[in-house]
Amino acid sequence: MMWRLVSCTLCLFVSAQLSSWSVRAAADELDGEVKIEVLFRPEECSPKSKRGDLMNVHYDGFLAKDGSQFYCSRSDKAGHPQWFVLGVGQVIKGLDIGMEDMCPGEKRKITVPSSLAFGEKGKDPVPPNATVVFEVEVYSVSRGPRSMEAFRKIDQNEDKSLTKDEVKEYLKLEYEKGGKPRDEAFYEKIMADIFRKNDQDKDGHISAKEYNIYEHDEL
Ligand SMILES: [Ca+2]
Ligand SMILES: [Ca+2]
Repeated sequence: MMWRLVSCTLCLFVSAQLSSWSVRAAADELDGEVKIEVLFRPEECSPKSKRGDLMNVHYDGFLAKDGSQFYCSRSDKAGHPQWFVLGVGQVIKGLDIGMEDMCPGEKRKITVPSSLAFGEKGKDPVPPNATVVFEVEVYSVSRGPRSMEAFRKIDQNEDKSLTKDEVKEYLKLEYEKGGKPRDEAFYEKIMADIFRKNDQDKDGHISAKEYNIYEHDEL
């Protein structure tokens, strides 16, 4: 049971190396593109998933060539839905692509060529150059920590730009909310790190564009 859980986590949370073109792909192997079939879509379909969103999803993986299952059965009682951020390589590339625009309750069958899954090496028990099929069901979609909702919360004077004071104020509140207030030195260190990574033009402000790395179009 434990091993199965570990192997499930491993196979999904390793982003596949993009393999070179495989000339020996079998006839039932898919070339190049992700194929999406919507199995069920709720009438009220929102919010729709976008790059950077936090997703909670249940999925089963099968080999295209014989339909054998290699990943987390739904019937497995230990198979809890997985949390991950969409579009940033926490799951195989084919799922990052195939799970865009999904809402809670939606189910899809996503067929992924090996180049966007486990590549020419495969990943035990997935053999080399294997097209894989995932049946996914979305439980929840929420805007990730880098959403524009969060940006607006931090941007107290609403000038669409974040100063160090605004970010620090926000962090303090978050840490206090979590019951873990920290000292000044701690915040200074985090702030230096945040601005080094995000303030690309080094003007001392994080603009909406600098913040919005997942390209949500909500502004
Ligand atoms: Ca501001
Ligand atoms: Ca800047």
